[in-house]
Amino acid sequence: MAGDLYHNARIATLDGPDLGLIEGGAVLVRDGRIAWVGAMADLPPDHAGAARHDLDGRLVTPAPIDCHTHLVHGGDRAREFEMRLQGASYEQIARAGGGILSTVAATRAATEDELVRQALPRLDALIAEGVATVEIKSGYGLDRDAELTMLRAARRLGTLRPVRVRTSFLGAHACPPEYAGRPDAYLDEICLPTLRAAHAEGLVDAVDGFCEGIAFTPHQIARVFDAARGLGLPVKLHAEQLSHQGGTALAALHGALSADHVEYATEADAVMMAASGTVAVLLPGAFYTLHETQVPPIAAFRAHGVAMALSTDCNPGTSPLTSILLTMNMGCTLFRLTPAEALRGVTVNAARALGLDDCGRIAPGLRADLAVWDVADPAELAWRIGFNPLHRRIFGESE
Ligand code: DI6
Ligand code: FE
Repeated sequence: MAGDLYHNARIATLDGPDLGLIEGGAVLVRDGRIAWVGAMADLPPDHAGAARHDLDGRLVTPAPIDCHTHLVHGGDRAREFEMRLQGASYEQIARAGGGILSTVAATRAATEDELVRQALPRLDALIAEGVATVEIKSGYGLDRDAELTMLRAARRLGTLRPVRVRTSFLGAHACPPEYAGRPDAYLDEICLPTLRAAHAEGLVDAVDGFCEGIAFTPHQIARVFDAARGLGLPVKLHAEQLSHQGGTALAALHGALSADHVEYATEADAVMMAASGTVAVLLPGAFYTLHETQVPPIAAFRAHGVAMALSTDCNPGTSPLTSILLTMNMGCTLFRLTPAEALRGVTVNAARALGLDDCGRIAPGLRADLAVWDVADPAELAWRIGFNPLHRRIFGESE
């Protein structure tokens, strides 16, 4: 009952418009929740009995949240990487049957156990940098059995490691080869029935789609969103990654939790996102991997008050990235976010992108998902490249 008191820390609570820094701070954790946070000098006497842990002046932040991943997938795409280095574009490879569809073949060929085994090292890499919540999408099965297997594997990961997994159904990721040229039939006959089956099995926390020239049109995505609404599920969308298709506006009109990538989004899109509270999830790993040059409209997002999150987009094709810290660095270097925006992007705004209000900040009543860093200044987290200063991670109770 007395709990654990982590003291002698600099605390970035992220609770409020800025970083919410507390010097000489302490956090009291009880039953996996934050019971109290503040300056040690203000500790109420009735909390004095807690077990004390001296953090030697280290920085405490909310544990990072990776809010957009395709962590569960079969196989690798190293060969495609080589082809792209020789000049083939991502879209050329996709249209030639490579790209996403090669991962679909490898994922269909894998059992649930194999998918779990292949995903665990990637999950462990994220956890080693303090990540406590990770979103995992389906979308490499594209038939009923393989989509359900992916989602079961994702759920299982959350039981094998001290991490919270949120799943997104991404049946509308690509049109599978057996439905080539018949995307509407794929939606009617496979994607939407599979969504209902996955939901009935408790495997879906949100519904996602890929709105792009090489994937689905806004009109087709709207049908997926209508089905999600019928099931009471929140929606999000891969939008405006390679071209402007109108997906962001559609997502905002459907009250989406997030619109992700958004390199080609416009100021008008930003206005709509602000009105609907849709978070812009920025994925600099994909931008980097594809040698993209179109930077998301960061100034418009700032001007209109659109919350910006950052995520790895961990996937075998366009973002084979399993470092939330490098993602923060890329957000600053490639997209000119401030280090404070990058930290907000992997904590409070990443929680919003998942529709979670019990994590991503350090405040009484929230989950005690905390990261203790061997740094003095929060900006150091985004500054270094390839260095992990995590001292320890504290994980709140499992669900
Ligand atoms: N956008 C992406 O960047 C990934 N999916 C998506 O919708 C790429 C997926 C892949 O190439 O395997
Ligand atoms: Fe993605």
